[in-house]
Amino acid sequence: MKKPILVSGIQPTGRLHIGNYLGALKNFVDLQNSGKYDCYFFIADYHSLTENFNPAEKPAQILNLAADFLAAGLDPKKSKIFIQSAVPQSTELAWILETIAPMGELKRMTQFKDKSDAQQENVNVGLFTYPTLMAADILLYDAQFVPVGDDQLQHLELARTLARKFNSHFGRTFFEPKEILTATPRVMSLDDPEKKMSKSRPGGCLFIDDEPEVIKSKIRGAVTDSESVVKYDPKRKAGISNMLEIMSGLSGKSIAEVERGFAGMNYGELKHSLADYVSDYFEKFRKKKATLLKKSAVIKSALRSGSAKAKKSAEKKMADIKKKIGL
Ligand code: AQP
Repeated sequence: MKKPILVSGIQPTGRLHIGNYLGALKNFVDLQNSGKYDCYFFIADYHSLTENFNPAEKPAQILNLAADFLAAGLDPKKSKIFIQSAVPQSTELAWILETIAPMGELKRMTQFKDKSDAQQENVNVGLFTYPTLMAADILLYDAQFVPVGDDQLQHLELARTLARKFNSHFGRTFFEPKEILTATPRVMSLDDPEKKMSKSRPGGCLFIDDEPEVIKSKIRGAVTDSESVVKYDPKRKAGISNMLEIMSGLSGKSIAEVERGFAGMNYGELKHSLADYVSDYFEKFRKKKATLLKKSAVIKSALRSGSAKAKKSAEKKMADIKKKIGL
């Protein structure tokens, strides 16, 4: 029987942090290994052009993200791992979707507002139409499921709206994709637990390839509160609750179990224990990534073969889409 298709991507905009890992990448690996889905995972290089970037750094950013994918456990034999720009049909479909996308819905996107505020000197049209390209990346592969962090839910809602609208205007063509969230869909910044951990605010990030000493020092400096009781209470104790969530996400234990494990510890002890756990957890990953980066030909070959497979299904789908709209 045909397995349902699952698609997701990550932008090559910098090193991956533990929010990207717990909200997305760890789940990509678990879903791939469940054997229940036909998986497509891509490096969203076209999306990454909407932020300020240096072309000279882009190839290394792409290679680095591909190494993250493989070192974390994505397997080119089980999943199609590819580069967004290697499949031109995704930007072709994005244009078609733009012609049915309501301006009002795009204007409401909170990520557009946040990113426009953060890069006021570069509020480009791509930043505004980003969600239609994301919808194209999903609909093009007939995806029924999209594993993401909760910051992407509004964009996914638009993908469903566009699928519905296209289907009703031109005949049944697309699935309406559903999100798959993890138990940790929104990891907060270490330096400001009221804000989402974001690559664009590196000061608050714990990167998954950070060395043990860096992990210790970052967690030691994480913002907490003026009490000294380890308790899960995201409203009043955002910093401590975020650390409990990170521990829970990595260990697979419930928040209540994690809380019990830290019972009686002061904040210093909690931080010490969490830092050791994070550092051990990513030890194998760090080694594997370093080895992979020395063999870039292996990474490039995985991307080439994944991109060829993704392109083949995209070409077939695009032919159907064009026929539906009379082109
Ligand atoms: N803090 C987070 N907690 C949980 N999930 C998160 N994601 C991002 N931040 C968190 C999820 O990671 C995936 C990849 O994200 P992306 O690189 O494509 O874009 P993003 O959402 O813009 O990631 P960042 O780190 O926040 O980067 P910038 O600073 O560039 O915006 C997505 O599934 C996302 O939900």
